[in-house]
Amino acid sequence: MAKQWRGVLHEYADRLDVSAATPIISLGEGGTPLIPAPALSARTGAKVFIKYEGMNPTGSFKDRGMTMAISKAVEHGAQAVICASTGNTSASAAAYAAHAGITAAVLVPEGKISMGKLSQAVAHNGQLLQVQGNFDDCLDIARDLAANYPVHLVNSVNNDRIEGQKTAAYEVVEVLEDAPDFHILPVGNAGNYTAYSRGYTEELARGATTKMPRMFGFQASGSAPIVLGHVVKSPETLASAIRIGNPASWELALAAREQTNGYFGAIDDETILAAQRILSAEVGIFVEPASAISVAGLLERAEAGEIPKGAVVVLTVTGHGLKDPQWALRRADGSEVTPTSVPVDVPTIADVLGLVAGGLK
Ligand code: AN7
Repeated sequence: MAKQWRGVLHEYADRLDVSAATPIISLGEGGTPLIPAPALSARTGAKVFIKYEGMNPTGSFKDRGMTMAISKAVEHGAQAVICASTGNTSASAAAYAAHAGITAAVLVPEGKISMGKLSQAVAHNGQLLQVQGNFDDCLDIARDLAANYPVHLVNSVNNDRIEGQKTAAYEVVEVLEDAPDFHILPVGNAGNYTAYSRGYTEELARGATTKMPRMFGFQASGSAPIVLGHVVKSPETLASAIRIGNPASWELALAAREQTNGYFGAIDDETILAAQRILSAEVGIFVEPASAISVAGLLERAEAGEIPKGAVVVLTVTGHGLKDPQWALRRADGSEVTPTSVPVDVPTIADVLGLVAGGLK
């Protein structure tokens, strides 16, 4: 077992608030690949890398924060945890709670989370309730319950979540042997934006890097409170993971933008889907729509002349494409993809594939 990655709490025990008294609840999260993306480098002139967080145990970056939050909850004697979620947090909380042998209650906006995420929360035995409201309503309720009942809140307003998630920045620095020039990621509650900024700040302070990356965060146009500068009462976007109108880490994210000379931008839904297709078809990485906003943001900023040639750019893609696969079966013009049906007959299939007998392979 010597070579197996041991999860972020073991790997970074010296840099996190864990001690011998902390029962480490881990599913082997973290240690995700940083993958060069030559097709995106060719499109932009930058050196582009993808931090592929879909490779985490439940298929999203949330596992980094959840291992920390659940471990600390158990250390403090919690028997039950609660979270509000657009889907990925609920999947992760349910999985880690199951591993720890405690209960997870999860509140999700009714009809607004993907089938993959819903099925994960159910499979891991989460007490899942669909609330007749949006994510922001769910978070208000979760906070209220945690304040007044014996249940431990594991949303990213819990600092343990941010602490766990900052390890992704450590991993990027380990591979690049410095910070990138730019780091681009999706923004919903802005917890991850805050977490990366914290991780990079620590790396600079201990001399592991020579600079801070400029942190660029992107929200969906219909759910862009930080870009607009005000709460969005009825957020809308097909990128359901980031359908959030009142981000929990708003103030921290503004401070991080200030500190890193960062930027927040908005991307419309069709452009998000176009970016998802580019990443799938040209790089070979399948992500959910919310994650594709990193790619859309890169292309938009490069087009605007804001990314110098040769700059090192890391894009975090936060969740796996299998979480919410329906969008891949929809073409740019809105039509549905229906795979061509063929008989059990080699010449016919060769013909449909455009293969010519005896021709070059
Ligand atoms: C794939 O699961 O908020 O800005 O409740 O699932 O740290 O909130 C998910 C957020 C980006 C935004 N990409 O991260 C939830 C939830 C994916 C996500 C985000 C989420 P934050």
